[in-house]
Amino acid sequence: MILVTKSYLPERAKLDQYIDKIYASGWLTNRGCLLRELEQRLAKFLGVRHLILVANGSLALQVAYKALELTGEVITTPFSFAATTSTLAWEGLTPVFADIDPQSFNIDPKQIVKKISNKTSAIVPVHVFGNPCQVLEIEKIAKENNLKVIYDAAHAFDVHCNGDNILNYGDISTLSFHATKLFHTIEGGAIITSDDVIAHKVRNLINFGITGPTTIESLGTNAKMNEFEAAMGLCVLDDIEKIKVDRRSIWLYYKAKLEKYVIFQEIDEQATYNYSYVPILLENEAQLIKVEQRLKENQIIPRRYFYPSLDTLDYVTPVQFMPVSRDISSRILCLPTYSGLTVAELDRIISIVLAAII
Ligand code: T4K
Repeated sequence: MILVTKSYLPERAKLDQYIDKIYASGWLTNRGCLLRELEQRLAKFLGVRHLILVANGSLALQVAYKALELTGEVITTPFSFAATTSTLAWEGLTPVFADIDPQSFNIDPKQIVKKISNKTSAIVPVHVFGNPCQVLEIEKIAKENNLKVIYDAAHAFDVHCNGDNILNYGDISTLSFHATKLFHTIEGGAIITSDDVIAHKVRNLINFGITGPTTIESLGTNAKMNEFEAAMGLCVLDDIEKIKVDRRSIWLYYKAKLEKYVIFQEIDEQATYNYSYVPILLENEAQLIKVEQRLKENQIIPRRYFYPSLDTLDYVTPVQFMPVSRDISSRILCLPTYSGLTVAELDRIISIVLAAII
């Protein structure tokens, strides 16, 4: 069976060496040495000032909202994984959707402006599938309206735009290091900021607000990453260049063979892309269902990322209607991509897709 992705597993002997260290020290979590080593290596690799590792990408978002003391309404995209919306609702914030651009699949800055009210405290855009949002426009809108910006950069590991890492935009950016991601730590995530005060606050928030054996400086939760996860991250980071090359060649292969028949996401020309997903846009939902069914009959399981459009969720009130997101969401399909997927397998996937649509 070929699934939409396959977690990258580093060399077992290397992981074992780290696990031996954990056993020798008996230190399993709570800011251990492997976590500190990974934080330093990632911050350097990505070129960011503060990178704070956390338990997952959802908690990264929730802690970011708390650190920036968001209130009331937050403008966000309806075209994303459920976590972008659910984390806002979970924190008692009201998600207000701004529709997306049909080519980039990212939040449309013109729509953001229309949704600003006197209750808006922030904007939470997503770099969808790793394609950078229009960050300069968004920062301008935020500045003019005194709003915070938290980029949900769950898919945007090692993406650059306008000559800088995309994570350096906004007040905070968050990453997900879930097992399905380009770079992963089994479960995990990170909070990135260039602001020293915010970084200090985040460090307290992820550890119950505790700053010393007898001091609790603020409210906090438990959002810590453990040493086993950090060990996996250290091993995967060693192999990241190979992982990127593999994903890039798979993406280019699909594009060369399919672009005459399906639509590919329009990637920002100023960006270095990470090729972490292969979304294809079909003509309509009926065609998508046909393609999906044919692939499944052949033991190939693509995924409808992202369906349904988040403006259809029952728990989001008041009811909102985002026509562009609903349309894209109804006809987008992510094809399999991961290190180890062979050219023969790619050819098989491509021929099944083509047979279903031509
Ligand atoms: N913001 C955005 C924009 C996000 O996309 C996400 C997560 C978040 C925030 C929240 O971050 P986290 O709290 O998750 O760190 C997967 C991931 O679980 C999720 O992290 C990710 N986005 C989302 C796009 O994809 P599912 O429900 O599709 O996962 P699942 O279990 O169906 O796995 C997909 C495929 O991956 C499987 O068919 C096979 C492969 N797989 C999966 C697992 C769990 C493996 O090879 N190994 C594994 O261990 O959500």
